[in-house]
Amino acid sequence: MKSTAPGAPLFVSLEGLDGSGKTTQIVRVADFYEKRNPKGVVVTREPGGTEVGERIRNILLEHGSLHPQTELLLLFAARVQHIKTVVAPALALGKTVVCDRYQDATYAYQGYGRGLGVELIDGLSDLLAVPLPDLTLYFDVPVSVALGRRVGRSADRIEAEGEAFFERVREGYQARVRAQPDRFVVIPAAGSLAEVAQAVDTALMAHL
Ligand code: T5A
Repeated sequence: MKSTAPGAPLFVSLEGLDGSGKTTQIVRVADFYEKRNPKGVVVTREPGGTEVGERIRNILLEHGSLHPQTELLLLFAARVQHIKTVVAPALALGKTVVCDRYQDATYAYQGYGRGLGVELIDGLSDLLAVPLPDLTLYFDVPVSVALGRRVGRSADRIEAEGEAFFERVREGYQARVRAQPDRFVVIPAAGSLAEVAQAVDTALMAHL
């Protein structure tokens, strides 16, 4: 499923803390590939992206008690459905897939944030043959900036976690970047909308 040749279909993910601004920029990323891939672009998200996945997303985000391992397995259940019925078929048709959050979020949020560690996630990923994206844009912001952008919005179950949790999540993302530097582009995302948009354009052009 990997495809890095110029003009080939690309599997692109956007990652970052809640409030990092990645969802705001996803339209820009999709537009960039729409102009370059005549076969089209599929914009999708995790958890979600399928009917079953969206139902699992509701369970994950609604308030209530969920054991961290249950949370992890629900994310993988949604991911398998997403890969099998949306991501892989779109890539097979030559489309570009742009995904708002994917596998790195599991390492950051469940592996580091929840403290489950990376071995369990590595093991499940291998067992289920979860493909990696070709390119991941990681929107890096200090936790204080991300939290500041969410002031006044109601928090879902995961967003309701405290600052220490999101510090661990950020640490998890940074560890992923260090481990796989060729796949990631770090977008400094604490600046203005225009500055972040410029950084996204530069990253996408550089990857062509
Ligand atoms: N999750 C997900 C896991 O725990 N494990 C996993 O494996 C996966 C896949 C998803 C939750 O699920 C968790 C992580 C999440 O907590 P969600 O609602 O989809 O829930 O969460 P997010 O994807 O984080 O969506 P958010 O909307 O909260 O965050 P974004 O996408 O980072 O931020 P965005 O673009 O919506 O912007 C937030 C606000 O900031 C403003 C925007 O206008 C908006 O108001 N903004 C800026 N303001 C100033 N300057 C800028 N540069 C700005 N950019 C955006």
